Amino acid sequence: MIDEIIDRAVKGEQVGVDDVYELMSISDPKELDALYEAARRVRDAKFGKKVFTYGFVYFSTYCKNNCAFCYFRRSNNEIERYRKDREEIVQLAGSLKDAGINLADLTMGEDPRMYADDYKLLLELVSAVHDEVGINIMASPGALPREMFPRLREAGADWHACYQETYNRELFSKLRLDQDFDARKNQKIWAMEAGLLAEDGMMIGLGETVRDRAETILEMGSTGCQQIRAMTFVPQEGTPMQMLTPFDSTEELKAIAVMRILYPDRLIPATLDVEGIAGLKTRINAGANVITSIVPPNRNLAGVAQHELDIENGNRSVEHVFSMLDEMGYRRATSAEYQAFLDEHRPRGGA
Ligand code: SAM
Ligand code: MD0
Ligand code: SF4
Repeated sequence: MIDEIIDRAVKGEQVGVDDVYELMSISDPKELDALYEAARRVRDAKFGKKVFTYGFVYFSTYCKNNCAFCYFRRSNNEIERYRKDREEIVQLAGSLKDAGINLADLTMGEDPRMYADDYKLLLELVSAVHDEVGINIMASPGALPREMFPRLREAGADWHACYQETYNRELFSKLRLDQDFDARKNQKIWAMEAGLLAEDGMMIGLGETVRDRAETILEMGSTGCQQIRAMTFVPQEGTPMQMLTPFDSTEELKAIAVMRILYPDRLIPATLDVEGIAGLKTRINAGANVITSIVPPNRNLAGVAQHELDIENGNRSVEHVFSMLDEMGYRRATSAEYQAFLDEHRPRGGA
């Protein structure tokens, strides 16, 4: 039964929500291995042994939102926040580029200072990194008004990342408090209309059902986002969800594998932000082809789900990640290879 669904999916034949539900329900170790093995085959056929690498620059941890799961939510007033200036951001992006990282993910909370004067500061920072560094850029600034997307593209961003977390509306309203489901859903469409590539993502372990997971995977895939991800929820001190029992990574790994088999040519991250470097191998083995949340030490930078884990000890550093990849028999993609992917997949919206 499972073999038959995997076969059909690999051949690109029709796979419905019931089939995805079956795959996401697998618990037998042999069947899990078969799922990961099929995902690796699909990935390697499309991408060979190359893996893309993204550096993470969380440049402002101020946020006007109050997402129930997030350490950086507005009401968490116990925490130390920071906002990096233009010079430091340019320098950080430059060191990522020099180290051979393919992209800088410029991420922030919905910081009112960045949003002021029609998003002046945000656009300036993106332009500065684009003009002065010339590394590929993902902007993760939260939800924007539609008219901002062409401007973000003009400033030099390649990507806009904005994760729906779940396509269950009711659950969404309990997680992203006072935020508009449809406006967030439209972010991906507006980004692609403006010629940006778009990333969508789901969170796992927040009270969703297996069926919700299956539906969310299909929703994320059907919008056509060029990058899709799953991240296991990590409970955060000082938030309403701090007492939730954390999941291990199995559901995330299954989601990575299922997304890979259903959507062979998409970018699918192995994030270091959930289990640190210890979680890299399993995610690559499940079919991921991008390593995200590489964070240089000694820069006083935070992660999101794991704001400290493996950062200052250098385990999330460029050098360490590259040597782990080698050990696994994979290799990091060159910037020319990354550029070729972008050129091939960039929506023909604007520029
Ligand atoms: N503030 C912007 C936004 O919310 O779109 C961009 C950055 S936000 C911190 C990036 C993503 O991190 C969220 O969309 C969510 O998927 C993930 N995230 C936040 N807190 C998390 C947690 N405690 N565990 C796992 N993932 C988390
Ligand atoms: C990551 N910590 O890649 C980052 C973050 C935002 N675009 C990405 C969640 O895991
Ligand atoms: Fe703010 Fe993003 Fe955290 Fe929500 S997930 S509280 S928008 S930083």
